[in-house]
Amino acid sequence: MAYDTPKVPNDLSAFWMPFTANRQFKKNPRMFVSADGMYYKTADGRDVLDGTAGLWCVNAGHNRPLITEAIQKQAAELDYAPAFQMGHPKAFELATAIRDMAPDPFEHVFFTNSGSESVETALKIALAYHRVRGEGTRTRLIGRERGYHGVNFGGISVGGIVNNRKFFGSLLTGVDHLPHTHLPDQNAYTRGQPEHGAYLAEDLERIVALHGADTIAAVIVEPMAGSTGVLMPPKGYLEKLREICTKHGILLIFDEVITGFGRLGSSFAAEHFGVMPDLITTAKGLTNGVIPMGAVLATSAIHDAFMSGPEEAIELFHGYTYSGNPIASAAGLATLQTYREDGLFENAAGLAGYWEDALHSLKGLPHVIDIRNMGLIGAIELEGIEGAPTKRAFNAFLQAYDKGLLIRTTGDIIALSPPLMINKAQIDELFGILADVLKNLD
Ligand code: PXG
Repeated sequence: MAYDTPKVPNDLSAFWMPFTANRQFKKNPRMFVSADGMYYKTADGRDVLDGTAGLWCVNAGHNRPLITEAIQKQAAELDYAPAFQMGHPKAFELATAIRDMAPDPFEHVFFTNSGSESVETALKIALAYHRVRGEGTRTRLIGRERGYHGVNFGGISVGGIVNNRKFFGSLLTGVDHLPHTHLPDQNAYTRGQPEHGAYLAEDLERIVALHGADTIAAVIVEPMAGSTGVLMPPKGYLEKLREICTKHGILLIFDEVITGFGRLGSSFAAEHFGVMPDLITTAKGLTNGVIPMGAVLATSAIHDAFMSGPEEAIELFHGYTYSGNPIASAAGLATLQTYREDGLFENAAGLAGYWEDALHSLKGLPHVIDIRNMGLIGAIELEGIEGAPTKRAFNAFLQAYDKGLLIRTTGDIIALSPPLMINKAQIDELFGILADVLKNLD
């Protein structure tokens, strides 16, 4: 792999890093300078196995030639075209390719630039949908405890992570939350979907009874909650949510920013679980993380509700300067082509069992109190150090990095989500390093 002699910049002070312990990082920086396939290269020349697909986004693996070439070619051909009242071919082609990959009801695609923007877009479409149909009293949004829906105001309002909310004022009004579905006492060490907890969806009936169905616009959940520690939907839970939403005319939004594009071995979690929401939010794997892009998938029923009134009138007052950006669109097309040609979703589905066995072999190692998995996702929950929550898992992260493995931690949970191109030998390597880390952890 060719790369220039890496250097750590002398001055790290200007860059205010996102979701990072800035002072700690800058004292002892961890820098990646290149990447290829399943591995990063660090500034000090070490290979680090990517156990997290970057931040759950590099589903096709790093440095994929089709994607690189598509971006280079597009930049030279058409760098930018106005997104409003003008078009360019690749945005339409990509929307069609996403529609073809998505489950049947999803016929329309609205482009954004991130998962956070996809969430805001979906929430706004839900509100406007009710209004254009004459049900403008439906303004409430329902999220879930431990939900992560990005960092913009709508997303943190429906989200359920206290630190992402408490610093930022009163947030959106008219928001309520379902209970989270993490029941470790009953479900610890479950492989796949846990047995217990479907009844938690019935809390939506309580919220409906409290506010009145005609005040509620939408429910948003991650079909599998990623950021707060890989929480699987209990068996029957998503079905129940769907049933209650349908009964009361409430839209169901699946936030598939993590689960979209093959992570569970299917194109989307909706397909994997056989439960169809009304809107799906995506980002990350859409462009392999290479160029920022997100998309909201809408059913015809939602889209068509807007397509009335005079033809020259704008139907939805929403969009971004970079919606369907040409280079992002080219990256998206090449990414989807790479998934298809390399059979990466099939690889993920085929390896899910091997992955599950390797992951669960860590049971019994020091501090491990739960292990959960689905598709090419895994989580290992550790017992926290008394009085120092998050420290034990973060130490594991630092030690894994030193030993050549990138993992993610949230609270005292280790989350794993490798690129879908991983093979058995690399799965063995990943869990070999992790076992070594866990055996030596304070
Ligand atoms: N929804 C979900 C379900 C997500 O997981 C977002 C929205 C926001 O996406 P953007 O592109 O605006 O960041 C996300 C993002 C982690 C981790 O380690 C997870 C995310 C981002 C960074 C780290 O769990 N998810």
